Amino acid sequence: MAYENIIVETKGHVGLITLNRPKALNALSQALIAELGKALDGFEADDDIGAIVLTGSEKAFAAGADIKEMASKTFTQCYLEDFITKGWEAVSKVRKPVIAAVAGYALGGGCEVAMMCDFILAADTAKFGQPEITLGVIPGAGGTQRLTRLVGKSKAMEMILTGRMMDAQEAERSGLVSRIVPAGELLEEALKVAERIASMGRPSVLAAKEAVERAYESTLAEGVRFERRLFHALFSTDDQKEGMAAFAEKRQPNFKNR
Ligand code: CO8
Repeated sequence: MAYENIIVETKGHVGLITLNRPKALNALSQALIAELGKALDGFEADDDIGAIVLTGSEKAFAAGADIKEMASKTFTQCYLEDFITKGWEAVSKVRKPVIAAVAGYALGGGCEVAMMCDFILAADTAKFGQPEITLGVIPGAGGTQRLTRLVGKSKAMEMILTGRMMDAQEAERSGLVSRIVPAGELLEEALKVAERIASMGRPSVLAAKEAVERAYESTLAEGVRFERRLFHALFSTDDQKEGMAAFAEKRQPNFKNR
């Protein structure tokens, strides 16, 4: 389909989605979010794609939900539409790994979308924040929950109550991002990491993602039990036989993704 608010490309075995509303700093309009959901569904269904990179521009990953679009909404509208939950959830429901490559502003819904991804690679120009309090609201797409889990209560509380931004260094120190990359190398690095993930056996990639996610949703004992079941199950895959045979034969594995 033709997209108006995002650019969707395939790079090798990686699906690349670029948020593309430059005049509004990639503000996440409802149309953009709907397109993002469609693009993610497309990559999810495409067997040639093993990982997805979500990025924005040099200036902004995304400066939040579209304030002008939502300013006049009423409670009844928000509630009946389940604003904007439907579209946003697509990002957190993708089973294939999604890397957020963030340069510039990732604010409000932009920060929340980045946190829905499996990890964030940050350019040295990245700035993260949840400024909703300055608009008379609070984060509405998981920010109060995910930021708190990622950086801890004290820092999350300060950021959400004051709306202040965090730079890339602080974001790395506090565990919000996995690594900082020079801005000019961000996309290349994100694609390289995604291609490496895509080269692994697909069942083990999906299982690894599911197991790490379980750490957020269960007790340690439950999570460890869940991990063990998935670990055992992977011995039923061709990729496990291939991966271990390749190690013993001192060669690169050739995973079949089955
Ligand atoms: N929505 C709509 N338009 C925006 C947004 C936005 N979030 N951010 C920037 N823009 C527009 C500006 O209005 C401006 O447009 P125009 O040229 O027509 O006036 C253009 O983008 C460029 O922006 P600026 O001139 O402001 O650029 P600056 O470099 O001066 O400033 C900032 C950059 C600091 C990022 C500034 O634009 C800013 O503060 N933006 C708003 C950030 C913000 O408050 N984000 C939170 C939004 S609320 C939210 O995300 C809630 C999510 C809840 C989801 C609920 C789901 C259930």
